[in-house]
This record gives sequence, structure tokens and C-alpha cells, in this order.
Amino acid sequence: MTWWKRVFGKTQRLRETDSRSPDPTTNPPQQRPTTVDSARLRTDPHTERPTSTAPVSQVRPYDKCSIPGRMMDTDTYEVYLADTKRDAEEFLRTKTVAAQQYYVIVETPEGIFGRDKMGPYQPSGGWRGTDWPGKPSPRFAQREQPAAQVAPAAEPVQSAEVEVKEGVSLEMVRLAPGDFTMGSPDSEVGREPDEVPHRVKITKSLWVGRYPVTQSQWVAVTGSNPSEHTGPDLPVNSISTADAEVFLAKLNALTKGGRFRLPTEAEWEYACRAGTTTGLNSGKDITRREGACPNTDVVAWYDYNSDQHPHPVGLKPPNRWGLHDMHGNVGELCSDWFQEDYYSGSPQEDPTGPAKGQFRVHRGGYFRNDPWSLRSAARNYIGDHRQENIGLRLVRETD
Ligand SMILES: [Ca+2]
Repeated sequence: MTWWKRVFGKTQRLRETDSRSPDPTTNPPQQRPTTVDSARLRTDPHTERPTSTAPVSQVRPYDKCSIPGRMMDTDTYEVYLADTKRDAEEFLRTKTVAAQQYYVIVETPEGIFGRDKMGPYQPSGGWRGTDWPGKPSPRFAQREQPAAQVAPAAEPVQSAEVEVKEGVSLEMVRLAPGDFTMGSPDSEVGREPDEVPHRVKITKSLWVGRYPVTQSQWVAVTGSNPSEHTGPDLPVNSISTADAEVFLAKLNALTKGGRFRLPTEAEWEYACRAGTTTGLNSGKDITRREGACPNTDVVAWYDYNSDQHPHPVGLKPPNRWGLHDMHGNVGELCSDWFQEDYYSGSPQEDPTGPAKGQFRVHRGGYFRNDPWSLRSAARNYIGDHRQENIGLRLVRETD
């Protein structure tokens, strides 16, 4: 779906059939259609606060972008930021939009508000998620923010890019061997009984994908895209274990060097935790088992911030070892068969799961999950069928 459909839906159709609307071709939208003195909106780059005490406070310009619309039109968007819904509504009330195909948007922590020539409207939650050519929406711009609440890397992280095809490569991060406590303590919020804590040693260094595999990467390898939610930078989703095996065989045929494979359940948790022992790999715990959770919001796309779809990889801050999207976005397949009591008898070094089983492990939770399912220790499993929540992250064995 193109972004304007996501943004406007029915509002767009209403505009098309409105006979009061002048011909847009006679109303080029180049002129800035605003009654607000732009000097009022100048901001101090250090505080991002308006430098004047004009009545329209707390609203500051953020971005402006024109993009080809349907037919011959050009749609122009003027984007502002405000601290509250009230400020946004007050600002939009006084704003005159003179031209067709001209839209004023105000983003606030309480939602996104808009106005066009026809009056106020409500832009949808998908606003500027993936294909906006201007500055990314602040809601999708976490990449530009410092990795809040994430401790610095314990050691220098080595990374490498593996070219799959011209212009498409996989970014891998090398993890040193080490040991850690797999599972969760009884005191952890949202904990499940199969997360019995036990010591596990990863004896060899391994390369791990910095991000889940994206759709552009998947398509470069296989020539097709199984994803239910589509977009080149979105993690591939809706795959089965069999799909993953076909992908890995083709990828290994295309590349020279160490073999790509799925992580084991233990490798996944080792990579996710990056030395942390908390519910989340930011060093924080979830604040509640179900419902909106501010600590989860920092590191993951989940039920309360995802708008019920996956998001481009890498928008949330990484863990201490530079890995993004371990929590949420898409669940990540592991090579282990699932066995609920496996931890009680698993080998201490490089466990690879039970010899056989009915379900495969996937880890990290996904965009429709509650916080407890996203925790570093949370275990989940799936039969061999396609499901929208399932993607993968690669591991490459060192030569
Ligand atoms: Ca994930």
C-alpha cells in the first residue's frame, strides 16, 4: 500500500468528489499557505523550543516535502512538531491552507493531527513509516537518537558486510565466545516456568546479523517475497522453517566463506542479552506483563507502538553488541526443536536443542505481542507453516 492510502483513506476520496474544490492544476502549491509568522516558529537548535513568546508556542517546523501525487498533482506536506495535542489543535485552527494538495501535519506525543484545504483530518498511524522522501517522522527516527538506556559495548565490536548481490549486503557482527545465564530469575516480571536459569557456554566466536533479514535481502537471494507485510527494508515475515532452509541453501551457494545458518536457541539468547541479565537487553525489565510498557517501547516494536505491522529494521536502538530488533518487530527462528523442559537437562556447552520434536523455537516476540513475550528469556515455538510473525536472523560460523 502506498503511503497516501495509509494516510488518507476515505479523506482522500472525499476530496476528489468535492465540487467546491478548485482545479489543482491552477493552484500550484509552491506558496507557503500559512498565516503564522514564520519568525515565531524559529527554534533554538539546542533546546528545540521556540525563541519567541508568541501565542502559538510549542509548535516548531520540522520538514517540508513535495511528492508526486496521483495524476498530475503534486502533494506538498508541511510538518510541524508540538508537545501536546492542545498546542497542535490550536495551531491548526489558526492555519489557513490556501491550495489544494497542500497538507499541514503536526506530530505530537499524543498523536498526529492534520489540516488541508477542506479542514482538519486525522492522518493514520502509518504516516511516514517507510517511504517518505523527506526527513523521517520523529516517531520513526529513533536511529538518529542516542541509544538511550543502553550501556556502551563491553568490548570493541567487529563488523563486516557480506555482499549477496550488487547493492545488497548482509551486515554481520562478530561475537566473542563467552558464558552467560540462560533463562530468567523467579523475580523477573512476566516470567514463564520453562525459563529455568542455567549456565551456558558459547565456546566459539560467531557472526550474527546486525538486523533481521530484510525483504530486499531475501528477494536478492531467492527471487521471491513470501511476506504478508511488504516493504524492502521491513524484515522478511510470514516464512516457514522450510522457507528458511531454502533461503539458507541459496545464500550459502551465493557466498564464499563461513556457512550461514539459523542461530541455536542458546546463541540467540546470548546475542540478545549481550551481557545483560534483565528482562530486556537495555538493562531494564518490563514494567508490566501486558499492556503498554515504556521500557519495552524504547527497544522494540510491539503491540502498543507498532500500529500492528512490522517496521524497517534498525529504527530502535541496538543492544551493547550493536544488534537491533532482537526484541519485537518479527519473531526470529532458531534451529532448535522446542522442548519445554529442555533446560533441566541440556548440555552446558553449545546446546543445540533436543534431537527431535514437533515445533521449532522462535525468539524475541513480534509486533503484536505484549511485553512479556519480548523478553530476552521468553521462549516461543511454531509448527512448520507460514505465520505473519516469523522472520529470521542469520548466524555465520567463523572459518
Ligand atoms: Ca526480533
